Amino acid sequence: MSNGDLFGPPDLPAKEVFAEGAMLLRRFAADVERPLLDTVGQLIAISPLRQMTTPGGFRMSVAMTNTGAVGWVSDPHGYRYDPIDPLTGAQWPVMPELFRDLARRAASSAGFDGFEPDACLINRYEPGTRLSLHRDYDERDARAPIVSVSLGVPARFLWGGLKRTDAIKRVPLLSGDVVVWGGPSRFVYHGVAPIKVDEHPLTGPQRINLTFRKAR
Ligand code: MD3
Ligand code: FE
Repeated sequence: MSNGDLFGPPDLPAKEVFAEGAMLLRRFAADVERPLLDTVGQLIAISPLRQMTTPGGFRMSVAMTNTGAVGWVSDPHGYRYDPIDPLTGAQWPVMPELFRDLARRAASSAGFDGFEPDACLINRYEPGTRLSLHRDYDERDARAPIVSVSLGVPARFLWGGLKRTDAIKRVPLLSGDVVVWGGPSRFVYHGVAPIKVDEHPLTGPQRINLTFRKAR
């Protein structure tokens, strides 16, 4: 439906700035959802999705894998970026051109030119899967933004502030939406509320999230 239609709600804006450095690019990846998901299928055949253990000894409900020169890993010793997938003992699969290009274009569109991600964390959510409130500070280069791409069933993204006790906003993220987090918003607390039972034509009940980072 377009804004010119006589009935129904107007479209949400294509670009929405949450805070300084944080911008939602609605449907930015809409034309590449299928190729992105097909590519995820190829990547997880090489480095499978797995539920990692936190340093506190909890098994994460999100299943994860990586593509790129380094990948984010959590185990009882801590969090790190590692060039080797501990599950396979081999390097993570090379980041596909389609992924790198999308991340670069999104970053550029949000005002971060020259973004060269070396890591892409692939997160898989099923009904009930959640990601508790946290900050991402394992990346060496704090000037680089993080670019996130939502695919599949909707999520309620939890967006807090720089302090854990700051008020939390709930932001719906739909398939094809891209969010760029940089500048003063790079270290805000964030998470994902438990995913509801739902169905998406390309993923069934799942949500896939790609987060592109410059880790080193
Ligand atoms: C805000 N993933 O992998 S993406 C994560 O939907 C993570 O899978 C969520 O948080 C997901 O670490 C959220 C949006 C996101 C990613 C990184 C951020 C928001 C961020 C880093 C800083 C601030
Ligand atoms: Fe995060």
